[in-house]
Amino acid sequence: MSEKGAVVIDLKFEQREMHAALEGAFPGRTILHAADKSADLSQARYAVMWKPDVDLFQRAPNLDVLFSGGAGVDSILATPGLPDRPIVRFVDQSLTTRMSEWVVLQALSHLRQMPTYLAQQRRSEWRELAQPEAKDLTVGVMGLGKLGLDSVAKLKIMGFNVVGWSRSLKVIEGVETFDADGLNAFLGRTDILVGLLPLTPETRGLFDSSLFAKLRQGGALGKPVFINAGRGGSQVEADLVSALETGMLGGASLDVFEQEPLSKESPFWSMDNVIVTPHAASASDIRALFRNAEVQMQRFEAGEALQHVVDRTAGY
Ligand code: NDP
Ligand code: OXD
Repeated sequence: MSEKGAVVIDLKFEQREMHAALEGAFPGRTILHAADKSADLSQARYAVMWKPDVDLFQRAPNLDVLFSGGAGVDSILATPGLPDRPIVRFVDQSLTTRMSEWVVLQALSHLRQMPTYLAQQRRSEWRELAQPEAKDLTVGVMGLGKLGLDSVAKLKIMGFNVVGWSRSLKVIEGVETFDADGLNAFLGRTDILVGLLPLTPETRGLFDSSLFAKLRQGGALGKPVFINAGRGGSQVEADLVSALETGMLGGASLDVFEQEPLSKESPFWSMDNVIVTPHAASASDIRALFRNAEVQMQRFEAGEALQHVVDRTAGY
């Protein structure tokens, strides 16, 4: 066994890409694979995981630190036998930047009525629609963490009015912010709602009919729009379909779903006012993930504090 702690990898990512990224990663460490069902994982001190196997912690009972393959940790927290060890989540500038690109793309797509123009194109229909400017709309961002704060900044650059909501109140120059108790006031100002929340007991099922009903009606786009790249478990999809059908919502961009992959029978696929992406708003760069984990392992082994540790009580 090497002197440096061994690492078990349990990443449900594209396997060829993951194996290529492993070349040269974790120098001096033994690398074990949870996918090898005959492997003895008892020597592993670290686990790097995404949607871990249900028996991972049983097979690897001597872990010191757990590393999430993504920013969200809901699937790790839900894994049976989760040991009482620090969980380090993935925080990465490229992940953050690409999420903001996706958020701005969706906000602009609805502002410039792209779903309607694409539907018209399919019918060879030449019809110009109203063109409000970004400053005529307010985007409300729910979740002002690593991803939410960067999205707020980039939405502002595009000219949108932006308001923000988080559990604890944030101070952001030029942005009206609300804490958990200010939810109704926040929603009442919002034309385009952006979800960048982790999935926790508090956020599960948060995006339901009663929440959609509180969004501002009659803004520059006529009806509010819902954009979600946080977690699908935060949205009540039956309510969302009904809100889109009745016109309570004018459109949606969805990257995450209650069940993934999204079922072929889902009505979202064929709704003209809905943009679907396959949980692809911002995928982890696997090489960066391994680099990041190695840095944290070295910190841990040098007796330094780990960074980006999950607050188990809060659930993110
Ligand atoms: P952070 O932990 O940095 O931020 C989370 C934010 O959500 C914080 O502002 C937090 O408030 C707020 N929050 C959490 N719970 C509540 C609540 N009950 N009420 C109000 N606000 C709440 O996370 P990230 O920004 O890094 O990531 C956010 C999520 O994005 C991830 O958990 C993951 O689910 C999702 N994600 C999706 C990806 C995709 O490709 N679709 C890619 C990467 C991440 P406070 O500031 O007060 O703590
Ligand atoms: C993440 C994700 O949480 O990709 O990083 O969903």
